[in-house]
Amino acid sequence: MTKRAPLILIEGLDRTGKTTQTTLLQSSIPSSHLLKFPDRTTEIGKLINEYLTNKQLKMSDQSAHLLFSANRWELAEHIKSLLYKGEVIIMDRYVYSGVAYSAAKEVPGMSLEWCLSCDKGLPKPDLTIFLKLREGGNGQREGFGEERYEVSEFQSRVRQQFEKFENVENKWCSLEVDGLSIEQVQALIWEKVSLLKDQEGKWLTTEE
Ligand code: DGP
Ligand code: NA
Ligand code: NA
Repeated sequence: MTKRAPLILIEGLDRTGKTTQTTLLQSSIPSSHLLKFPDRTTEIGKLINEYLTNKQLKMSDQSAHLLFSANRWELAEHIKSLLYKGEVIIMDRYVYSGVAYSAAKEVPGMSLEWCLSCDKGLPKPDLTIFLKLREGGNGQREGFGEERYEVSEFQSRVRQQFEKFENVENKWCSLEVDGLSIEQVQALIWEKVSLLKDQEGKWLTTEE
């Protein structure tokens, strides 16, 4: 089995600081890559963007879920090739968002297991950091409400779905970020990321 560099994922509800923190993290790790999901630039991504920004657009919940998953699969080979070259990948959302947002819709038949099943086989994160704000905390942040899922009641259900991973997934780390500055959150994240390095500061490799 070949070894690969770590895949570091930052997850959270909308407007919790993921983009800021993933950008900062990427700039502190030489020759690392930042990938953001959904990737709205691909053909599938453009459809997703339309779905998220145009609340009038009708699409079945199953189809929307499969589009988000397909968007991750579009990049699977690219992700693997970077990791096997030894380059660290940082991600802004990935499979857990996929499951949490779709399962939160509570549509019959769209169980957590159903939502997870189409992402089976994607490269797995070696560390998932979940940025956690107190209930409703993100609703007060700038820009909240612009897109389809940015409704407080729905966010609270998404949060419950994310919390299901807290005690079952090893490699999961929830960080309470209420009241913390950008620099303080950055330091907490760095502390966790450092655990992926050996004593000489080399990245621990994983096999998959
Ligand atoms: P962002 O660009 O990070 O703000 O994400 C866009 C929105 O899409 C956000 O509300 C979370 C949601 N989202 C991300 N991934 C998935 C997914 O796989 N499935 C569903 N249903 N929603 C997702
Ligand atoms: Na958003
Ligand atoms: Na974001």
